[in-house]
Amino acid sequence: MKKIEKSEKNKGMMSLSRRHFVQTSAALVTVPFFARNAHANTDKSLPMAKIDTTPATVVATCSTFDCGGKCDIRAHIKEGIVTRITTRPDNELDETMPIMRACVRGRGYRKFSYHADRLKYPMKRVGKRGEGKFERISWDEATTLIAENVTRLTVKHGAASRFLTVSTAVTGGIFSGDTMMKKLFNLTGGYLPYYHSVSLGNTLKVTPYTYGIAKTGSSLDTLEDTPLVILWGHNPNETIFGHTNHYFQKMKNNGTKFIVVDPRYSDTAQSLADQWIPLLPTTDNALMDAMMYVIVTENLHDKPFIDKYVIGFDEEHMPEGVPANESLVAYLTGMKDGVLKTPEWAENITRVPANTIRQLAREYAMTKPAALIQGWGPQRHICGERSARGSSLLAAITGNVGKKGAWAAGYGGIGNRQSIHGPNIGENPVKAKISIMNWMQAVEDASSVRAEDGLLDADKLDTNIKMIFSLAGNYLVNQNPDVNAAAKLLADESKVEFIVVSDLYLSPSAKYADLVLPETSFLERWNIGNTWGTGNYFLLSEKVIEPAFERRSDYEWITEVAEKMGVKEAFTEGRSEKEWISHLVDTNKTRFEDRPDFPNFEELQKTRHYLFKDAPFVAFEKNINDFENNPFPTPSGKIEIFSKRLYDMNNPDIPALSHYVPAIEGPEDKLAEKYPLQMLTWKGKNRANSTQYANPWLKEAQRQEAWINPIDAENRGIKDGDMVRIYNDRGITEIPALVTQRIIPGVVGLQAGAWWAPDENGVDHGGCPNVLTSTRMTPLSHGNSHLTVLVEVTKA
Ligand SMILES: Nc1nc2c(c(=O)[nH]1)N[C@H]1C(S)=C(S)[C@@H](COP(=O)(O)OP(=O)(O)OC[C@H]3O[C@@H](n4cnc5c(=O)[nH]c(N)nc54)[C@H](O)[C@@H]3O)O[C@H]1N2
Ligand SMILES: Nc1nc2c(c(=O)[nH]1)N[C@H]1C(S)=C(S)[C@@H](COP(=O)(O)OP(=O)(O)OC[C@H]3O[C@@H](n4cnc5c(=O)[nH]c(N)nc54)[C@H](O)[C@@H]3O)O[C@H]1N2
Ligand code: SF4
Ligand SMILES: [Mo]
Repeated sequence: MKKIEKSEKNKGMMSLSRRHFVQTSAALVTVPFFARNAHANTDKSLPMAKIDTTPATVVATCSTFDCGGKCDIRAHIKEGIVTRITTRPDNELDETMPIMRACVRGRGYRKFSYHADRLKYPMKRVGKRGEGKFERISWDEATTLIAENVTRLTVKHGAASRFLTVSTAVTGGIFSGDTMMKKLFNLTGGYLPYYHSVSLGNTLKVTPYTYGIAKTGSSLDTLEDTPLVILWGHNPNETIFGHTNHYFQKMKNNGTKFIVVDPRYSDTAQSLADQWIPLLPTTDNALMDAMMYVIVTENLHDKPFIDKYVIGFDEEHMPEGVPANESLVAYLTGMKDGVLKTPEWAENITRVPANTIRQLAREYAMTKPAALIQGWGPQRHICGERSARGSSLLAAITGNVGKKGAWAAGYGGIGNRQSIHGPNIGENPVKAKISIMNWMQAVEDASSVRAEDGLLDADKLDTNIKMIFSLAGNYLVNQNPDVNAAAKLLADESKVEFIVVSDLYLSPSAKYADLVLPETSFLERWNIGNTWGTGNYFLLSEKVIEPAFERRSDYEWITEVAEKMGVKEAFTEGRSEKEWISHLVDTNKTRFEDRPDFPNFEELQKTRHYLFKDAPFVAFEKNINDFENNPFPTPSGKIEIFSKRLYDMNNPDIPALSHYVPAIEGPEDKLAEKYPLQMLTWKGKNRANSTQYANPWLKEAQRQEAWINPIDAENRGIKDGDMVRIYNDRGITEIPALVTQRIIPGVVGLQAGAWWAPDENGVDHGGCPNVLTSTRMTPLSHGNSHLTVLVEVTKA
């Protein structure tokens, strides 16, 4: 059993309590309840409240949201109730695990789980779809309705009429209702699957065109001595991305210089940056092009590196069969279009002063090594595939690939990351796949979804989507890029005939359900929390309290549906939820036979987490150090800054050599005459997407406001706090303005994930950005472009 280190340096009440009470293990720590009353009333003239001195049991656990982090939180439990949530104390030394301190959202978990608005009973729709009128029913009635409707609609329309939509709120765990519903579907004929991650799908698809693989990231311990980091549309202070903050803060203390390129002065810019370079959204490639112009014309590029490893740099390094003047140098020097891609040219497009571009280019090229790390905001644009590839061009021509302390840019997933697997859910008999961006078309008229729209592995679809399950998602309406279009489509009960939503709250999507099911929270069920981003560990997510009212885990009710459909045994394989978790830990252990310290379930209940400890990992190191035996897995064996595969597609929106092309609905679009402001959304600190939107503590932590620059505000007679109307042809939202220099002129910012709250005229009052965003697809990935939007703002 592992003890928590006690530090004499700690003089606070909590540490005092630790010294006074016996600790049983890292998992279960006994803390006196009076420690919570450090500021208790000591004025003798007032009656003293009775102080409860019985100790709380403290359990180390984690949430399973899709938030970027996976923190070690501590649930304090008394008499079956979570009375407090804390986090792993910093003085609890654990050499094996970097800090995973809970953020403000984590501190709010208790309010999220115990809020009076939480769903309590299964409910059936009684009003019109979307009206939000429901009546309580029994679980028996709910599961019968599901079994009957699924069976009826499958007989009539086939298994490909069954669809599960984006439900990311449980993807931080390995065992979810969404996954197990797929298992039930697979056992009974299958379902129509979708591909494309709305989070990172555009960069994931396009990065291999440069490097052959998508995973371009190194482990963060390799950046320790890096003198320069450029965070390009990356905000890990809020988005977390695993252990990013732990390493970046350490690097900052060691003297690493941080530059942040972002239209917004983000919390990361605030806490890390030595320099903030704002630019207009979607113009990143122009900035990149001008940086490359400076680098090449000032001879700052890494010639030997380019010569050996890179294809596409100049006319001498081109693939066979490509005509003249298609190389990078030819593009930068205007050999084809007559335009020199100078900093002055880019200043006009990006609004970044030419001299700032020169300084940035020189600093990046002359600092060795340097790490240009992109977040996923820039790639969630209509031009996101171009900017994702553009960053890898900069890394390649400066020789920042395959070296310790450098970064290959692009997607950034880390090559040696491990993760533990969820259950085997069997084969899906339905082979056709749609992009997530096709779902509305597949509801309306599936036969019209063709390969050019994103259909894979079939010539056409034989049936429309007739039922949708949304288990832990708010994507059905709220997070989908066109809320008004989705709501209109779903309101028509003849199209999708059966909609089931499981949630903790009556979200805007849940209002469009025929059945709303009250799920347990992560505190009320067993799971394993898996990391993403840069984290390389997993945590036990323990059931610490019993569910109240009639809340059930998805697994529990799906089991009942499986029984009513006659496949219970095959579905459960005889396991309860806890037995599944135990089984999954043990089967994963057999995958990692080379790691003798990998815990079995019993051990995990003591250790609570497991870190995949590995030597520092540098992406592409092998390819660079021993190129002859390890060519890049591209057609040419080199880093392809010019991709012949893309060239052959002949699509100007995804050029073979990534460069600036004005974006549709970008600042150069003709539509900007009518809607002159770009609207930007981002992931803010007070919620994970729309999860925890209803948590009042977190509403206090950050208000939903429209960020607008004083110049744009003044031009429109808008003052700080004024109610403003943001609108375009797709929708209208009204929300108070925050007049702030934290956003570049020309751009209005709205944090993603606010709940849609339409009035009778369809005007949103929740500040939900997706009443304005577009379903336009990226050219290669058939992916989402949530961040590319033109709007106008007026005083409401
Ligand atoms: N607190 C919090 N953390 C989260 C989430 C959350 O909702 N809340 N969501 C999680 C999820 S699901 C995901 S997928 C990840 C997403 O992680 P990211 O996609 O990296 O996060 P975003 O906030 O969308 O974008 C990052 C930054 O890019 C900037 N940006 C946007 N457009 C442009 C552009 O055109 N150019 C440049 N240079 N910058 C631009 C934004 O202002 C923002 O500061 O975060 C995860 N972490
Ligand atoms: N404008 C704009 N829109 C975006 C984005 C953007 O950057 N800008 N980002 C996109 C991205 S990257 C993502 S990942 C999606 C996310 O979109 P979604 O996958 O829809 O995620 P959430 O909005 O968090 O919705 C999750 C829902 O699940 C519920 N929930 C939480 N925990 C549980 C649980 O344990 N069980 C059940 N049954 N329900 C639970 C929450 O209450 C919430 O209603 O949004 C996308 N939409
Ligand atoms: S929301 Fe994410 S970052 Fe915050 S405490 Fe939970 S796991 Fe950690
Ligand atoms: Mo995401």
